Amino acid sequence: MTGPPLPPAPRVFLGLGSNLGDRAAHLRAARDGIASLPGCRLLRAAGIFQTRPAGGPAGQEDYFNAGCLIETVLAPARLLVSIQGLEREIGRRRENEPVRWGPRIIDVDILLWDGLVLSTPDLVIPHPRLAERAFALLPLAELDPGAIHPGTGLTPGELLERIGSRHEVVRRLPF
Ligand code: A4P
Ligand code: MG
Repeated sequence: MTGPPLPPAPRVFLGLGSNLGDRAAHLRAARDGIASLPGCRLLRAAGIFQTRPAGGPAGQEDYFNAGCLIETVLAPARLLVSIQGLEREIGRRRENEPVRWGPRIIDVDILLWDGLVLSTPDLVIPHPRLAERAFALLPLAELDPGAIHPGTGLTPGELLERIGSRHEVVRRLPF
């Protein structure tokens, strides 16, 4: 039976970060895990950028940051649950992270969800700190240089120029 064509699935940008253990392996495990999440399709992956820790306690390892562009039929709250399950599978234990922005095995954040603006106690889209963070904007710029941040109307490149923080980036590695 054929019906009317389905609307295109939303395009969602995910930010990946790790600064504990084998950072590149954790990012690859997250990318591969995202690719096999039910209801999600991985379109592109970008990065890896080695970056200086933004915030948190002094003396942390540099982060490795990357990004994934997916299509998903999941609702935002459902995708959040899925990515938190994936973080746990890779080995993240929030109960072992006593300090905010301290070292973590893997962090997967929802950065952008098409043009959606959402604010609930558990989920804020766009990610509330995206516009100020080179470590999230760099992979985003590679995934889609024309993506628009709904809060500011600016592209990742324009936001990067605005914050002018390229010194945070140490080097780029192949994903
Ligand atoms: N939450 C709300 N909105 C979102 C969203 N859009 N995506 C809630 C994901 N989660 C969202 O997150 C805390 C809670 O945020 C979640 O339970 C969810 O309900 P978390 O992953 O448990 O902890 P977190 O990531 O430490 O929290 P937070 O405050 O979101 O941290 P950030 O802002 O993600 O910063 N420096 C470098 N160079 N690279 C990094 O990757 N990351 C951080 C973490 C700090 N400094 C960094 C990096
Ligand atoms: Mg997070």
